[in-house]
Amino acid sequence: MFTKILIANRGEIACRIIDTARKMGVATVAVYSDADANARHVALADEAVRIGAAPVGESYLLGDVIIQAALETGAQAIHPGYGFLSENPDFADKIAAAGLTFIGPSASAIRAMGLKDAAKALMEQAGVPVVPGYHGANQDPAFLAERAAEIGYPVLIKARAGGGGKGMRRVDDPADFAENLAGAAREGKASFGDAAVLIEKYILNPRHIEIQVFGDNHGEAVYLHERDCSLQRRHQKVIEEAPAPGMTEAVRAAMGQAAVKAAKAIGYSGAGTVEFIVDGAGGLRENGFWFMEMNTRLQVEHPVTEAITGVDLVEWQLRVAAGQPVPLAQEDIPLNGHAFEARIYAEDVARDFLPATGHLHHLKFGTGARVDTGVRQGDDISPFYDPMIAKLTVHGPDRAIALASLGRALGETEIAGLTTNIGFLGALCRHSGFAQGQVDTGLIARDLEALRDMGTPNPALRALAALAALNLPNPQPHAGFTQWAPLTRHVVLEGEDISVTSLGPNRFQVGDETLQLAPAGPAWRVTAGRQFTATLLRFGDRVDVFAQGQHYGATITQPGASADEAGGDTIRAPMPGLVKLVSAAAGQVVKKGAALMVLEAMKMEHTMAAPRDGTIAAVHVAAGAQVIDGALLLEMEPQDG
Ligand code: MV4
Repeated sequence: MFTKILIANRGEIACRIIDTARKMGVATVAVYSDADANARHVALADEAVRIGAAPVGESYLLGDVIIQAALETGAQAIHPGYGFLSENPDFADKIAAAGLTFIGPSASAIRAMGLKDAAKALMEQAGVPVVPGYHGANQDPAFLAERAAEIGYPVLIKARAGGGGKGMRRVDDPADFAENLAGAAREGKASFGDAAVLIEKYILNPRHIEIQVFGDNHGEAVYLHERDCSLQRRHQKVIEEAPAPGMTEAVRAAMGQAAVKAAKAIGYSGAGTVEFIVDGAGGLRENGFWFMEMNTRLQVEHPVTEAITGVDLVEWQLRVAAGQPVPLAQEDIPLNGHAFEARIYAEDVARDFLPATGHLHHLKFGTGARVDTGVRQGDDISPFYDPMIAKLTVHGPDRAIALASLGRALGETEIAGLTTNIGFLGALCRHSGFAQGQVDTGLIARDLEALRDMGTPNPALRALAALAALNLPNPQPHAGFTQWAPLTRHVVLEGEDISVTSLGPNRFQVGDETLQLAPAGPAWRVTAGRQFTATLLRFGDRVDVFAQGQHYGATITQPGASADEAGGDTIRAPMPGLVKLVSAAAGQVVKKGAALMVLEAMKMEHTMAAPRDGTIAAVHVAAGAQVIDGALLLEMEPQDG
């Protein structure tokens, strides 16, 4: 077994790997960019090496610098985590050439799964079901059009170097084939440097069910059951679960055996995931799943598999990389209960899930969940990296109980200082279709408006927000409260005037609410008819109240101004990025929410929408411009009156 490993990653996964290594008595070396010098993973590791500047291309993607750090610190192995260099075969090769161990599969196994067409051909030979279609070398448009006609519409054109939904085009009408083929080839060339495509039968009602596999260096491989990752938005997984709703013993065994065949076909060692696309129409069946792709790394959502099997997959990674056999035989791998994972992101769901970087003034996780996080209260979520705050994983004896405990853990999670998707995640937990196990991939897109409607604020929370805005609750209410005439104060929250009358020590009347507060540690015990506990926070002009699984956040504004209007005349870049598309022009009349511009940042496209109805006064950037965080992009005519 290694005595010291280097983790070539950051954030929650780096912390998670360090946690297991520590339990195994293995020393750890972290690497960090300038933006992460004070990050949690650096603090948790035994030692840490600076590898460069904040942009990933100047730090976490610098394989040679990372290998040098391992050599200099005496690490015997490198764990890549996920993302970054985790599926880069050249990095794996260079690690071996340096006499170190890559904690993952061989470079040849990574290469075998790198291109969809070759991967599919390999799977066909191994007897793994693949989606019917054409994945040959002939890319002549007329030839491909004939193949599409043979396959039968609708078909899917996929860039062979694509993945995760990028470079895919569904075609329903043969008349649209040529144009979409050209588009997919163009996109493949631009995004992956490879214009080649494959054609597949479009599987209607797709579900994404993936099998966790684990191979060793002695030819063995096992499966650790499935995960259902169908709850996605624009190919980003939102909530994952294990086992899959509606899975049967027979189908699980068929999928698991197919995944093991896939792993053995490429001599796979380490943790891997075989993704299948499953026909979600009707029940799961043994001839209703097809190989989609294989991820040759540990995945973000691996904790739900750990929860139902009791296996520590990172421990297995270290043991197998050190030459040990897979620790359990197939028949000895348990499956207990049900687990969910929710990914908490700093993103503004109301603004098309725009990353919402900022400062974590307050961070308190709910009870009953495993928390994987790379941040602490007081940290910043930087625009340079994936804006994930934490993953919450819950486990229960059945799906309903596990889902309820996820809803509770999310509701009790308190984050103030930036916008998060927690409300959206909570709404998903309460979604009736999801609760009944309907996990088709179109669910979020279909019900997005309802899912992001946070409803009217709870009056008691809004009243408490007014108290917080006025800094009224007093942790040491002096007994000698002088009984003057009740004093009324006013505060404006989100443009609405709220009056607050003091009735006695920590006793207030706010509208129809009579509130009595008593200090309860860092929080307050509130009596407003019924009793409950609330957290009241104020940072600058923002107030946040958390109580009974709900959150109410508001901006203290001037009378008549609303958060939208305050700053609603200018639209600024929410993070550094590249202006991809400008669809607004001076003089144009727009409706609230209209797409005005597309910014590309952190590997994602972000649509800048009109904050309100109005007229564009000026457009300050053109497509192709690089902009800094806060750069002025557009101005709207001030609202009349
Ligand atoms: C498909 C498909 C339908 N038919 N392939 C999406 C991401 C990438 N891993 C493959 N994906 C799909 N491939 C065929 N032949 C539909 C999707 C798809 C999808 C699949 C699983 C879960 C969510 C999805 C969302 C959109 C499209």
